[in-house]
Amino acid sequence: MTPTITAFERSPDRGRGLARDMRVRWALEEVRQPYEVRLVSFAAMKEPAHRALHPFGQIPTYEEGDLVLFESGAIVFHIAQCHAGLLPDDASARARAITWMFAAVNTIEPPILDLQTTVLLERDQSWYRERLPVVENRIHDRLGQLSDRLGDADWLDGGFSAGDLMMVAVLLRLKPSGMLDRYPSLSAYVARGEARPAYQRAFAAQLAVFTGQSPAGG
Ligand code: GTB
Repeated sequence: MTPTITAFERSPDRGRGLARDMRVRWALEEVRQPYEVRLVSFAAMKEPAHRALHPFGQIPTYEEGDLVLFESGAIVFHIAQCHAGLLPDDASARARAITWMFAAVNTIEPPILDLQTTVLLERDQSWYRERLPVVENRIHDRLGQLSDRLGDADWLDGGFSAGDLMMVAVLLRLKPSGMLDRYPSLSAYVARGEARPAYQRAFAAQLAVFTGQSPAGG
């Protein structure tokens, strides 16, 4: 059954692939699973029909027959469990890949979100200039630790996995800030993720929503 996901009708990132439907599209492309997209406006997201799918009135959601999911990490995990290609067969390696998925959303993404909230919503506060470096330093701590662990490897634990997909998707949120530039191995890691054909197809599909054009070949 072809799943349906939801995405912004008009993404505030203007098609830069930073909204969280991108990671779900990417996972579906990695496993070559066709999908439908239902675009929703900010107003529609808060209506009862969408809230029945997503209790917090957000995107992305995932519908597949009777199954309805929200939370991008849970959706990517479901896709990775149902299709070959995103999680290793070996039980221990699989558990480690899942650990990296959690690390991406639980350890790396929170300080990044904190920075984005600070810059977007707290800029006019008297304490903004003092707080900003504190928030940035928390991110640098994590990036340094992650960079140390990655070392010269291509991916976090052996071959590319859903753990890398989630980690790259999270790190991409930092790209506009230039903060990744201090970490050549992480920059190269993110570039490797972006170079994957599945990422490229997913990126083109979400960009096409913004430009109003069909993705090439789609
Ligand atoms: N934890 C949830 C998940 O991982 O799925 C978080 C979902 C979420 O934050 N969804 C956002 C949303 O629906 C879109 S992705 N927001 C609307 C609302 O809450 O009313 C967050 C996002 C939005 C915009 C940009 N951007 O413009 O760069 C980047 C990321």
